[in-house]
Amino acid sequence: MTIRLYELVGSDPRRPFSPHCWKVTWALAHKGLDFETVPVPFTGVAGIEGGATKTVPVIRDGEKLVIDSYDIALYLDETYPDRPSLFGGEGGKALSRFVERWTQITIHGFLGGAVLHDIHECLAPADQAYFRESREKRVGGRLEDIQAGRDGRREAFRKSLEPLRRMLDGQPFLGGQGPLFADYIVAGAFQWARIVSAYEPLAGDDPIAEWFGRILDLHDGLGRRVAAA
Ligand SMILES: N[C@@H](CCC(=O)N[C@@H](CS)C(=O)NCC(=O)O)C(=O)O
Repeated sequence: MTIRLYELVGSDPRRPFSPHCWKVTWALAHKGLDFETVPVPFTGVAGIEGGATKTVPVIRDGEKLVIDSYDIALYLDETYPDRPSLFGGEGGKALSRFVERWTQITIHGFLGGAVLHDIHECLAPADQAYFRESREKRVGGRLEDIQAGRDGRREAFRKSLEPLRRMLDGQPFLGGQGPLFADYIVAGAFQWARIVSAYEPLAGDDPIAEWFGRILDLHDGLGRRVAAA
């Protein structure tokens, strides 16, 4: 049966941009599972499946509804063990939690501010109003002002990625010779920025940019089906 993925979009339903939804898109492709997507704007999230969630991604697989990107990846590996693994075993399930936390703090921590107003510009008017109100309350400043300091913060961000960069000297993916869910966790963040903004968080010759290019090429160029902003 085809799995349904509810994913976040702005004014253009063909441009899903949520980092967490991209993790799941790549995870579904990695498992070789058929899926269809339902584009949902910010103001539509509360109406998904009769009010089942406050966030996306959400998948429906027959009778089963699963919320949260990490839980979805765990569910897919446990439900479809005969397909390529997303974690490479129990240790990978635990270690990928570190990758998730590190990505959230280090990469989202920078990118969330660096493209904050660019996200707003991708949204339909009703979602813009919701996004501005909810995010300005969260960050304690205007979207424009938070984004404005990005150039001054970028060098420190690039330096903070050195452990990932050095690791890529010795192996092409976080998962080793091939990608695992940990790769999709990190790539989701860069894909988010790539789709909503023309801002370049990485230098073009950065090995991390090359790794991200390899992720975009996977699964018949799945990540490139949405053009860069
Ligand atoms: N931990 C969750 C986080 C999901 C999340 O934060 N999703 C955002 C979109 S990127 C969302 O649905 N936000 C709804 C809102 O802000 O109203 C996951 O990984 O699935």
